Amino acid sequence: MPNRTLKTIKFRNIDRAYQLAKERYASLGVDTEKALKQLARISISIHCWQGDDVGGFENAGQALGGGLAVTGNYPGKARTPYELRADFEQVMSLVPGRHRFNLHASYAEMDGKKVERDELTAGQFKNWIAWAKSLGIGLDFNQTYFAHPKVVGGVTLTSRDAGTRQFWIEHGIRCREIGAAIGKTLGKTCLTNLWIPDGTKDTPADRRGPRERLLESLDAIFKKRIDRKYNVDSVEPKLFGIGAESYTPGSHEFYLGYAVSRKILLTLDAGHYHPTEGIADKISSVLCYLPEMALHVSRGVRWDSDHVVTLTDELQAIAQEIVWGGYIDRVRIGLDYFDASINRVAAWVIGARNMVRALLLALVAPIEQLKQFEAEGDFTSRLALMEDAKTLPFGAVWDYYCGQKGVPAGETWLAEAKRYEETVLSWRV
Ligand code: RNT
Ligand code: ZN
Repeated sequence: MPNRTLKTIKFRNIDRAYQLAKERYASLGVDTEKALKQLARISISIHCWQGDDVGGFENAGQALGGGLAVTGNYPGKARTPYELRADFEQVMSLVPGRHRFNLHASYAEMDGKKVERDELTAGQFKNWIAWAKSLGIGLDFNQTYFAHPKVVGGVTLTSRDAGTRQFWIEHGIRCREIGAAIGKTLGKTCLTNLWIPDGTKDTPADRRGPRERLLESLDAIFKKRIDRKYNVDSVEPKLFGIGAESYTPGSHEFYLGYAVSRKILLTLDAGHYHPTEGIADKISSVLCYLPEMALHVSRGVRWDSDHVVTLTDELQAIAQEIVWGGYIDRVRIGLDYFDASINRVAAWVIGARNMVRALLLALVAPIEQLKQFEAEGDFTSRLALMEDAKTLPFGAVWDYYCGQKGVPAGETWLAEAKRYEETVLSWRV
Protein backbone atom coordinates (compact mmCIF):
# COMPACT_ATOMS: atom_id res chain seq x y z
CA MET A 1 0.00 0.00 0.00
CA PRO A 2 1.43 3.43 -0.87
CA ASN A 3 2.60 5.38 2.12
CA ARG A 4 0.17 8.21 1.59
CA THR A 5 -2.86 5.90 1.70
CA LEU A 6 -1.57 4.35 4.89
CA LYS A 7 -1.24 7.80 6.42
CA THR A 8 -4.77 8.77 5.40
CA ILE A 9 -6.16 5.63 6.98
CA LYS A 10 -4.21 6.37 10.14
CA PHE A 11 -5.54 9.93 10.28
CA ARG A 12 -9.07 8.71 9.70
CA ASN A 13 -8.69 6.23 12.54
CA ILE A 14 -7.24 8.85 14.84
CA ASP A 15 -10.16 11.10 14.08
CA ARG A 16 -12.73 8.35 14.63
CA ALA A 17 -11.14 7.28 17.89
CA TYR A 18 -11.09 10.90 19.00
CA GLN A 19 -14.79 11.45 18.26
CA LEU A 20 -15.66 8.45 20.45
CA ALA A 21 -13.29 9.57 23.19
CA LYS A 22 -14.75 13.07 23.09
CA GLU A 23 -18.24 11.65 23.72
CA ARG A 24 -16.99 9.47 26.55
CA TYR A 25 -15.30 12.42 28.24
CA ALA A 26 -18.35 14.62 27.66
CA SER A 27 -20.44 12.12 29.62
CA LEU A 28 -18.29 13.07 32.62
CA GLY A 29 -18.60 16.78 31.94
CA VAL A 30 -15.18 17.11 30.30
CA ASP A 31 -14.86 19.30 27.21
CA THR A 32 -11.88 17.86 25.31
CA GLU A 33 -11.94 20.65 22.72
CA LYS A 34 -11.48 23.21 25.46
CA ALA A 35 -8.72 21.10 27.01
CA LEU A 36 -6.82 20.97 23.72
CA LYS A 37 -7.07 24.74 23.33
CA GLN A 38 -5.76 25.25 26.86
CA LEU A 39 -2.91 22.83 26.25
CA ALA A 40 -1.86 24.61 23.06
CA ARG A 41 -1.27 27.76 25.10
CA ILE A 42 1.16 26.12 27.53
CA SER A 43 4.76 26.66 26.57
CA ILE A 44 7.37 24.44 28.19
CA SER A 45 10.93 25.62 28.60
CA ILE A 46 12.99 22.81 27.08
CA HIS A 47 16.59 22.72 28.30
CA CYS A 48 19.49 22.99 25.87
CA TRP A 49 21.71 20.68 27.91
CA GLN A 50 20.14 17.34 26.99
CA GLY A 51 21.65 17.77 23.52
CA ASP A 52 25.31 17.76 24.51
CA ASP A 53 25.59 16.29 28.01
CA VAL A 54 25.67 19.74 29.69
CA GLY A 55 28.90 20.38 27.74
CA GLY A 56 28.46 23.95 26.55
CA PHE A 57 30.77 25.63 24.09
CA GLU A 58 32.78 28.14 26.00
CA ASN A 59 35.31 26.07 27.85
CA ALA A 60 36.16 22.92 25.96
CA GLY A 61 37.93 20.39 28.11
CA GLN A 62 36.73 21.56 31.52
CA ALA A 63 35.18 18.77 33.62
CA LEU A 64 31.54 19.25 34.51
CA GLY A 65 31.91 19.03 38.29
CA GLY A 66 29.47 20.69 40.64
CA GLY A 67 28.06 17.31 41.57
CA LEU A 68 26.62 16.92 38.09
CA ALA A 69 27.30 13.64 36.32
CA VAL A 70 26.30 12.58 32.85
CA THR A 71 26.70 8.87 32.20
CA GLY A 72 26.85 7.14 28.82
CA ASN A 73 28.64 7.70 25.55
CA TYR A 74 26.01 7.14 22.92
CA PRO A 75 27.29 8.49 19.62
CA GLY A 76 25.98 11.62 17.93
CA LYS A 77 26.35 14.33 20.58
CA ALA A 78 26.07 17.92 19.30
CA ARG A 79 29.58 19.39 19.09
CA THR A 80 28.82 22.92 17.99
CA PRO A 81 26.03 25.44 18.52
CA TYR A 82 24.96 24.81 14.93
CA GLU A 83 24.53 21.12 15.60
CA LEU A 84 22.70 21.76 18.85
CA ARG A 85 20.31 24.15 17.15
CA ALA A 86 19.68 21.67 14.34
CA ASP A 87 19.04 18.90 16.87
CA PHE A 88 16.60 21.04 18.78
CA GLU A 89 14.73 21.88 15.59
CA GLN A 90 14.34 18.15 15.12
CA VAL A 91 13.01 17.89 18.68
CA MET A 92 10.53 20.68 18.02
CA SER A 93 9.18 18.82 15.01
CA LEU A 94 8.32 15.87 17.25
CA VAL A 95 6.81 17.60 20.28
CA PRO A 96 3.31 19.07 19.93
CA GLY A 97 2.87 22.75 20.80
CA ARG A 98 5.08 25.81 20.76
CA HIS A 99 7.80 25.71 23.37
CA ARG A 100 10.74 27.70 24.68
CA PHE A 101 14.46 26.95 24.74
CA ASN A 102 16.42 27.14 27.97
CA LEU A 103 20.07 28.19 27.63
CA HIS A 104 22.96 28.06 30.07
CA ALA A 105 25.64 30.76 30.18
CA SER A 106 28.21 28.10 29.23
CA TYR A 107 26.61 27.94 25.78
CA ALA A 108 28.16 31.32 24.93
CA GLU A 109 29.65 31.61 21.47
CA MET A 110 33.06 33.22 21.76
CA ASP A 111 33.83 34.03 18.12
CA GLY A 112 37.43 33.05 18.67
CA LYS A 113 37.91 35.37 21.66
CA LYS A 114 38.10 34.33 25.29
CA VAL A 115 35.39 36.04 27.30
CA GLU A 116 35.36 35.24 31.00
CA ARG A 117 32.13 34.47 32.81
CA ASP A 118 32.26 37.78 34.64
CA GLU A 119 32.53 39.59 31.31
CA LEU A 120 29.74 37.91 29.35
CA THR A 121 27.28 40.09 27.46
CA ALA A 122 24.37 39.46 25.10
CA GLY A 123 26.96 39.61 22.30
CA GLN A 124 28.01 36.04 23.02
CA PHE A 125 24.40 34.94 22.63
CA LYS A 126 23.46 36.89 19.53
CA ASN A 127 23.27 33.78 17.35
CA TRP A 128 21.01 32.06 19.86
CA ILE A 129 18.77 35.11 20.05
CA ALA A 130 18.58 35.51 16.26
CA TRP A 131 17.82 31.81 15.92
CA ALA A 132 15.04 31.96 18.52
CA LYS A 133 13.62 35.05 16.85
CA SER A 134 13.58 33.37 13.46
CA LEU A 135 11.66 30.45 14.97
CA GLY A 136 9.35 32.68 16.99
CA ILE A 137 10.21 30.92 20.26
CA GLY A 138 11.12 32.35 23.66
CA LEU A 139 14.44 31.82 25.42
CA ASP A 140 15.23 31.31 29.10
CA PHE A 141 18.63 31.60 30.70
CA ASN A 142 20.79 30.22 33.54
CA GLN A 143 23.93 31.36 35.27
CA THR A 144 26.59 28.63 35.00
CA TYR A 145 28.27 28.01 38.35
CA PHE A 146 30.05 24.79 37.38
CA ALA A 147 32.61 23.47 34.88
CA HIS A 148 34.96 26.33 35.68
CA PRO A 149 38.35 26.67 37.42
CA LYS A 150 36.93 29.30 39.78
CA VAL A 151 34.70 26.72 41.41
CA VAL A 152 37.34 26.17 44.05
CA GLY A 153 36.71 23.41 46.59
CA GLY A 154 33.22 23.00 45.21
CA VAL A 155 32.05 26.47 46.16
CA THR A 156 31.12 29.71 44.38
CA LEU A 157 28.88 32.34 45.97
CA THR A 158 29.54 30.95 49.45
CA SER A 159 33.32 31.01 49.12
CA ARG A 160 35.36 32.41 52.01
CA ASP A 161 37.47 34.20 49.43
CA ALA A 162 36.05 37.62 48.63
CA GLY A 163 37.65 37.68 45.16
CA THR A 164 36.04 34.38 44.19
CA ARG A 165 32.69 35.56 45.50
CA GLN A 166 33.00 38.80 43.58
CA PHE A 167 33.78 36.95 40.35
CA TRP A 168 30.62 34.86 40.70
CA ILE A 169 28.52 37.82 41.80
CA GLU A 170 29.56 39.62 38.64
CA HIS A 171 28.65 36.52 36.61
CA GLY A 172 25.22 36.52 38.24
CA ILE A 173 24.64 40.16 37.34
CA ARG A 174 25.87 39.71 33.76
CA CYS A 175 23.48 36.82 33.23
CA ARG A 176 20.51 38.85 34.44
CA GLU A 177 21.46 41.55 31.96
CA ILE A 178 21.72 38.96 29.20
CA GLY A 179 18.29 37.66 30.24
CA ALA A 180 16.89 41.17 29.92
CA ALA A 181 18.45 41.61 26.46
CA ILE A 182 16.93 38.28 25.42
CA GLY A 183 13.49 39.26 26.72
CA LYS A 184 13.63 42.66 25.08
CA THR A 185 14.73 41.39 21.67
CA LEU A 186 12.33 38.48 21.58
CA GLY A 187 9.39 40.30 23.16
CA LYS A 188 8.94 37.37 25.54
CA THR A 189 9.97 37.59 29.20
CA CYS A 190 13.10 35.57 29.93
CA LEU A 191 13.46 33.58 33.14
CA THR A 192 17.00 33.60 34.49
CA ASN A 193 17.47 30.75 36.94
CA LEU A 194 20.25 30.60 39.50
CA TRP A 195 21.55 27.33 40.90
CA ILE A 196 24.90 26.87 42.62
CA PRO A 197 26.64 23.59 43.43
CA ASP A 198 28.04 24.76 46.80
CA GLY A 199 28.03 22.21 49.55
CA THR A 200 30.19 19.90 51.62
CA LYS A 201 30.87 16.19 51.49
CA ASP A 202 30.99 15.77 55.23
CA THR A 203 29.38 17.32 58.28
CA PRO A 204 30.35 20.98 58.49
CA ALA A 205 31.35 22.70 61.70
CA ASP A 206 29.81 25.93 60.49
CA ARG A 207 26.45 25.94 58.74
CA ARG A 208 25.82 29.60 59.39
CA GLY A 209 28.79 31.21 57.64
CA PRO A 210 28.18 29.88 54.12
CA ARG A 211 24.48 30.71 54.31
CA GLU A 212 25.12 34.25 55.40
CA ARG A 213 27.70 34.69 52.66
CA LEU A 214 25.23 33.28 50.14
CA LEU A 215 22.58 35.72 51.28
CA GLU A 216 24.97 38.63 50.85
CA SER A 217 26.15 37.44 47.44
CA LEU A 218 22.59 37.02 46.22
CA ASP A 219 21.61 40.46 47.41
CA ALA A 220 24.52 41.88 45.44
CA ILE A 221 23.40 39.99 42.33
CA PHE A 222 19.75 41.01 42.57
CA LYS A 223 20.38 44.60 43.62
CA LYS A 224 20.18 45.96 40.12
CA ARG A 225 16.56 46.57 39.12
CA ILE A 226 15.70 44.95 35.84
CA ASP A 227 12.39 45.49 34.11
CA ARG A 228 10.27 42.41 34.87
CA LYS A 229 8.77 42.69 31.45
CA TYR A 230 12.13 41.53 30.07
CA ASN A 231 13.65 39.34 32.75
CA VAL A 232 12.45 37.59 35.89
CA ASP A 233 14.81 35.88 38.33
CA SER A 234 14.51 32.59 40.11
CA VAL A 235 16.57 30.61 42.63
CA GLU A 236 16.77 26.81 42.73
CA PRO A 237 17.27 24.88 45.99
CA LYS A 238 18.80 21.43 46.32
CA LEU A 239 19.11 18.96 49.16
CA PHE A 240 22.35 17.25 48.21
CA GLY A 241 24.59 16.36 45.28
CA ILE A 242 27.51 14.07 44.53
CA GLY A 243 30.34 15.31 46.72
CA ALA A 244 27.96 17.53 48.66
CA GLU A 245 26.07 14.88 50.57
CA SER A 246 26.09 16.43 54.03
CA TYR A 247 25.33 20.09 53.66
CA THR A 248 24.01 22.44 50.98
CA PRO A 249 23.77 26.10 51.95
CA GLY A 250 21.23 26.73 49.17
CA SER A 251 18.61 24.44 50.71
CA HIS A 252 14.85 24.56 50.26
CA GLU A 253 14.17 26.63 53.38
CA PHE A 254 16.99 29.01 52.52
CA TYR A 255 15.70 29.81 49.06
CA LEU A 256 12.02 29.74 49.92
CA GLY A 257 12.67 32.47 52.46
CA TYR A 258 14.89 34.28 50.02
CA ALA A 259 12.39 34.22 47.14
CA VAL A 260 9.50 35.34 49.33
CA SER A 261 11.42 38.14 51.03
CA ARG A 262 13.05 39.41 47.80
CA LYS A 263 9.98 38.92 45.62
CA ILE A 264 11.64 36.73 43.04
CA LEU A 265 10.71 33.27 41.78
CA LEU A 266 11.55 29.90 43.29
CA THR A 267 12.43 26.93 41.08
CA LEU A 268 11.42 23.52 42.37
CA ASP A 269 13.46 20.74 40.77
CA ALA A 270 11.74 17.37 41.03
CA GLY A 271 15.06 15.64 41.67
CA HIS A 272 16.28 17.90 44.47
CA TYR A 273 14.54 16.49 47.53
CA HIS A 274 14.53 13.38 49.65
CA PRO A 275 14.10 10.36 47.39
CA THR A 276 10.47 9.85 48.41
CA GLU A 277 9.59 13.55 48.62
CA GLY A 278 7.63 14.97 45.69
CA ILE A 279 7.39 18.59 44.58
CA ALA A 280 3.73 18.49 43.49
CA ASP A 281 2.43 19.19 46.97
CA LYS A 282 4.74 22.17 47.37
CA ILE A 283 3.26 24.14 44.47
CA SER A 284 0.08 25.36 46.16
CA SER A 285 2.07 26.30 49.27
CA VAL A 286 4.68 28.31 47.39
CA LEU A 287 1.99 30.06 45.37
CA CYS A 288 0.31 31.29 48.56
CA TYR A 289 3.28 33.61 48.89
CA LEU A 290 4.66 34.12 45.38
CA PRO A 291 2.76 35.32 42.33
CA GLU A 292 4.84 33.11 40.05
CA MET A 293 7.22 30.18 40.33
CA ALA A 294 9.28 27.87 38.12
CA LEU A 295 9.78 24.12 37.86
CA HIS A 296 12.60 21.89 36.72
CA VAL A 297 10.72 18.76 35.88
CA SER A 298 13.10 15.86 36.19
CA ARG A 299 13.13 12.29 37.50
CA GLY A 300 15.23 11.31 40.46
CA VAL A 301 16.49 7.73 40.58
CA ARG A 302 18.42 6.84 43.74
CA TRP A 303 21.43 9.17 43.77
CA ASP A 304 20.71 10.76 40.41
CA SER A 305 18.36 13.69 40.07
CA ASP A 306 18.27 13.93 36.30
CA HIS A 307 16.83 10.88 34.55
CA VAL A 308 14.67 11.38 31.45
CA VAL A 309 11.15 12.38 32.45
CA THR A 310 8.70 9.48 32.17
CA LEU A 311 4.96 9.40 32.77
CA THR A 312 5.21 8.60 36.46
CA ASP A 313 2.66 9.22 39.18
CA GLU A 314 4.89 12.08 40.34
CA LEU A 315 4.83 13.72 36.91
CA GLN A 316 1.07 13.37 36.78
CA ALA A 317 0.75 14.81 40.27
CA ILE A 318 2.81 17.85 39.21
CA ALA A 319 0.65 18.44 36.14
CA GLN A 320 -2.52 17.96 38.17
CA GLU A 321 -1.44 20.55 40.71
CA ILE A 322 -0.70 23.09 37.97
CA VAL A 323 -3.94 22.47 36.10
CA TRP A 324 -6.39 21.59 38.87
CA GLY A 325 -5.07 24.38 41.07
CA GLY A 326 -5.67 26.95 38.32
CA TYR A 327 -1.98 27.84 38.18
CA ILE A 328 -1.27 27.47 34.45
CA ASP A 329 -0.31 31.15 34.15
CA ARG A 330 1.74 31.20 37.36
CA VAL A 331 4.08 28.24 36.89
CA ARG A 332 6.92 28.40 34.39
CA ILE A 333 7.41 24.75 33.51
CA GLY A 334 10.96 23.81 32.59
CA LEU A 335 12.64 20.46 32.02
CA ASP A 336 15.95 19.29 33.48
CA TYR A 337 17.42 15.90 32.62
CA PHE A 338 20.38 14.56 30.73
CA ASP A 339 21.01 11.08 29.44
CA ALA A 340 24.01 10.23 27.27
CA SER A 341 23.31 6.50 27.16
CA ILE A 342 20.56 6.65 24.52
CA ASN A 343 19.89 8.71 21.41
CA ARG A 344 19.96 12.24 22.83
CA VAL A 345 17.36 13.67 20.48
CA ALA A 346 15.02 10.81 21.34
CA ALA A 347 15.68 11.32 25.07
CA TRP A 348 14.82 15.01 24.67
CA VAL A 349 11.59 14.15 22.84
CA ILE A 350 10.51 11.41 25.26
CA GLY A 351 10.76 13.72 28.26
CA ALA A 352 9.14 16.69 26.54
CA ARG A 353 6.27 14.65 25.09
CA ASN A 354 5.68 13.20 28.55
CA MET A 355 5.43 16.63 30.10
CA VAL A 356 2.87 17.69 27.51
CA ARG A 357 1.08 14.37 27.87
CA ALA A 358 0.85 14.75 31.65
CA LEU A 359 -0.63 18.23 31.23
CA LEU A 360 -3.23 16.91 28.81
CA LEU A 361 -4.08 14.07 31.19
CA ALA A 362 -4.71 16.62 33.92
CA LEU A 363 -6.72 18.83 31.55
CA VAL A 364 -9.13 16.05 30.57
CA ALA A 365 -9.61 14.67 34.07
CA PRO A 366 -13.18 15.03 35.39
CA ILE A 367 -11.95 17.51 37.94
CA GLU A 368 -15.21 19.44 38.38
CA GLN A 369 -16.97 16.24 39.28
CA LEU A 370 -14.15 15.20 41.62
CA LYS A 371 -14.22 18.55 43.38
CA GLN A 372 -17.96 18.32 43.77
CA PHE A 373 -17.74 14.90 45.39
CA GLU A 374 -15.13 16.29 47.73
CA ALA A 375 -17.25 19.31 48.63
CA GLU A 376 -20.16 17.00 49.38
CA GLY A 377 -17.98 14.85 51.59
CA ASP A 378 -18.49 11.86 49.27
CA PHE A 379 -14.95 10.54 49.41
CA THR A 380 -16.00 7.10 48.19
CA SER A 381 -17.14 8.54 44.87
CA ARG A 382 -14.07 10.76 44.71
CA LEU A 383 -11.74 7.80 45.01
CA ALA A 384 -13.81 5.63 42.67
CA LEU A 385 -13.86 8.25 39.91
CA MET A 386 -10.18 9.10 40.35
CA GLU A 387 -9.39 5.45 39.68
CA ASP A 388 -11.82 4.98 36.79
CA ALA A 389 -10.55 8.19 35.18
CA LYS A 390 -7.19 6.49 34.77
CA THR A 391 -8.51 4.24 32.01
CA LEU A 392 -10.57 6.75 30.06
CA PRO A 393 -9.61 6.76 26.34
CA PHE A 394 -6.87 9.31 26.80
CA GLY A 395 -4.58 7.95 24.08
CA ALA A 396 -7.10 8.91 21.41
CA VAL A 397 -7.13 12.52 22.61
CA TRP A 398 -3.35 12.63 22.71
CA ASP A 399 -3.00 11.23 19.19
CA TYR A 400 -5.54 13.74 17.94
CA TYR A 401 -3.62 16.61 19.56
CA CYS A 402 -0.38 15.44 17.93
CA GLY A 403 -2.15 15.33 14.57
CA GLN A 404 -3.62 18.77 15.14
CA LYS A 405 -0.16 20.16 15.82
CA GLY A 406 1.41 18.40 12.86
CA VAL A 407 3.69 16.06 14.80
CA PRO A 408 3.68 12.24 14.65
CA ALA A 409 1.05 10.54 16.82
CA GLY A 410 1.55 7.55 19.09
CA GLU A 411 4.88 5.80 18.74
CA THR A 412 5.42 6.92 15.13
CA TRP A 413 7.68 9.84 16.12
CA LEU A 414 10.50 7.39 16.80
CA ALA A 415 10.90 6.52 13.12
CA GLU A 416 11.56 10.21 12.47
CA ALA A 417 14.11 10.38 15.27
CA LYS A 418 15.82 7.27 13.88
CA ARG A 419 15.88 8.74 10.40
CA TYR A 420 17.56 11.84 11.82
CA GLU A 421 20.03 9.65 13.62
CA GLU A 422 20.88 7.81 10.44
CA THR A 423 21.20 10.86 8.22
CA VAL A 424 22.71 13.35 10.69
CA LEU A 425 23.79 12.10 14.14
CA SER A 426 25.62 8.96 13.05
CA TRP A 427 27.99 11.05 10.91
CA ARG A 428 29.36 12.87 13.93
CA VAL A 429 32.53 11.24 15.15
C1 RNT B 1 21.53 20.84 39.28
C2 RNT B 1 20.37 21.69 38.95
C3 RNT B 1 20.54 22.58 37.75
C4 RNT B 1 21.25 21.91 36.61
C5 RNT B 1 21.25 22.69 35.34
C6 RNT B 1 22.21 22.16 34.33
O1 RNT B 1 21.25 19.90 40.21
O2 RNT B 1 19.23 20.91 38.79
O3 RNT B 1 19.31 23.07 37.39
O4 RNT B 1 20.73 20.64 36.36
O5 RNT B 1 21.43 24.00 35.62
ZN1 ZN C 1 17.48 21.79 38.00
